[in-house]
Amino acid sequence: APFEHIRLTRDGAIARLILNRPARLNALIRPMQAELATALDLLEAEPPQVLILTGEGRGFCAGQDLTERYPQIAAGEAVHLGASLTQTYNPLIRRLNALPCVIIAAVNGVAAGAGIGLALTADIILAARQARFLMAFGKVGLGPDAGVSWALPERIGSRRALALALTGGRIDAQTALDWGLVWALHDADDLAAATQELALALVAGSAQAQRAAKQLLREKAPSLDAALARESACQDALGHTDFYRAAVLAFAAPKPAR
Ligand code: T3D
Repeated sequence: APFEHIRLTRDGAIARLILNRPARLNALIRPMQAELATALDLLEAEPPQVLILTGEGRGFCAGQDLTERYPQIAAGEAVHLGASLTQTYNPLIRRLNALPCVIIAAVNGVAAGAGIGLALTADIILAARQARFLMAFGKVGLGPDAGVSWALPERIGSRRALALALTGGRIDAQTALDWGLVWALHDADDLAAATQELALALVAGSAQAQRAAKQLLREKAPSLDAALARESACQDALGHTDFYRAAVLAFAAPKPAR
């Protein structure tokens, strides 16, 4: 598709969504949000098995482009951030979360504000060693948005998430790894190859099983009994898949006598 601020590419079962405003560290502007909505139309219509989310240049995503808010504020006009969120950010985060595919974020550089929210839509986050996660919201007098208030405590614990939100703090890639936000770190030059390798390993697996794992693990059941019931229902469906049947046949068939 002819996008200007993003790129969407496809290679078999792997799709790549690349934020492409490198001079602004991929900060989000309205036309870019519109392109992301179109990209999601395409991804929803034909879901890949794996979606890679990454940024062009030295940043991943610096969050909302603040220069887009400048004219209104400089003119003394009111800005309606609630409307901005309900019209753009909230659907974006909701739709990424609802995609029936595995999402890998390859955080190639700084992720700030809503950029952290985007990274948190991923099931697995890989990061370059020089990546940083900056809770920029606080610095500009805002609270966390783009799903960060929901997803960050879930990943790193509520105390750490709150302290980061209160201080507008930043964590480096190593801390993000230590705190479980990131799955693995790579040298910047190796990140794309490592991401591709992970994506290829995933597409060799069962898409249905991955969807089930995602459903079971991302939305925590309210009780053990509820979890057991959901597991049984998932497993019941997966037991009928070609993937499972072929794997059992391959693994457990009696070996020919020598
Ligand atoms: O508005 C709504 O709808 C509500 C939603 C809000 C959600 C949010 O995301 S709020 C948070 C917004 N983001 C920020 O406040 C981050 C601002 N940026 C920074 O603090 C720094 O740029 C970074 C720490 C991210 C990176 O620092 P550094 O030193 O590596 O790079 P830099 O030189 O600051 O940035 C490079 C260029 O990108 C620079 O432009 P220039 O000087 O080369 O012309 C910089 O101004 C620009 N840039 C970076 N972030 C933004 C941005 N331009 C506009 N908006 C940005 N968010």
